[in-house]
Amino acid sequence: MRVSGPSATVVADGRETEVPILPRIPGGPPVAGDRVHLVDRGDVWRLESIEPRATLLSRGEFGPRNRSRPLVANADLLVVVAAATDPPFRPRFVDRYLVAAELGGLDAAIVITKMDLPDHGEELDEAIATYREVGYQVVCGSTFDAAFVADVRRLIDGRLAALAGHSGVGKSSLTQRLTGVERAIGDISAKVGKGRHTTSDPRLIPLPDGGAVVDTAGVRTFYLPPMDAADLAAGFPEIAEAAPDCRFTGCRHIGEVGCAVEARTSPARLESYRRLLDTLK
Ligand SMILES: Nc1nc2c(ncn2[C@@H]2O[C@H](COP(=O)(O)OP(=O)(O)OP(=O)(O)O)[C@@H](O)[C@H]2O)c(=O)[nH]1
Ligand SMILES: [Mg+2]
Ligand SMILES: [Zn+2]
Repeated sequence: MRVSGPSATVVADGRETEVPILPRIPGGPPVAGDRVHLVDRGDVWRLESIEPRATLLSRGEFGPRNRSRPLVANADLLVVVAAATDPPFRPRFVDRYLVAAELGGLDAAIVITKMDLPDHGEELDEAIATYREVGYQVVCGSTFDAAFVADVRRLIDGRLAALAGHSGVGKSSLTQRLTGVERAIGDISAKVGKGRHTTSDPRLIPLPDGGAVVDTAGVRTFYLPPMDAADLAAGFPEIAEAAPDCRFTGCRHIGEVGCAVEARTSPARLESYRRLLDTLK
């Protein structure tokens, strides 16, 4: 359910308990969503191994070695949460999460909060239309609106969903509305300039009608985990689909003659892909 330094909260025989984690376990440390084995060590059960993961959502770590940090294991779906405004909607940020989902083997969908606030413009509408054309489900509304929360519940549809996105977009607010479990909610105005995030560690919380959500810690920058150009292209489904029609095999879709991707991809998504491609070099 949750990992906090040297210990983890696990569900065993239907009960939540906190157990110590054996240091340096293969594939470790464990993360929320992992299925694990506990071993009886006399006075205490200890978490000593991790089952192979069906999916793994990871992010990159800033630094010269660009390592990958696992965030959530075995989630079926990544719900990229973005706000219509406050913090401003940034499609490139959303795109990075979508790529990370593809790389980790998760389905992805987009949830846009704070539609009750004024000031979101045509750009947002265009972005939503583009994501829908690509094939992503997009659900928009206000976290305070029960119909919106019901839409998100239907989107999750009994699956294990990781909620991820920029700090302050409302992941914890939404988690609280979905699960009925109280979460620490940030005051966005108090946060400005303080450089802190309200949620610090991902936590898995079951949904009343089946499935579960993992409320992850918000970030200000989302670094992609290490990947190559082919992984990146696979993270843009419309690019992956058009690429076989490019004139040259090995086309990188950066202005080559006869590039089918350039002809068929929305300018914003293409720009997003090209910028990310630059960061891989
Ligand atoms: N107006 C409006 N405010 C919202 C909505 N959803 C969330 N908020 C507010 O946004 C602020 C941040 O919400 P949180 O749920 O803490 O955001 P978070 O994504 O969990 O943030 P981190 O834990 O830092 O990643 C709070 O003041 C919420 O009340 C919404 O749909 N409309
Ligand atoms: Mg939070
Ligand atoms: Zn091409």
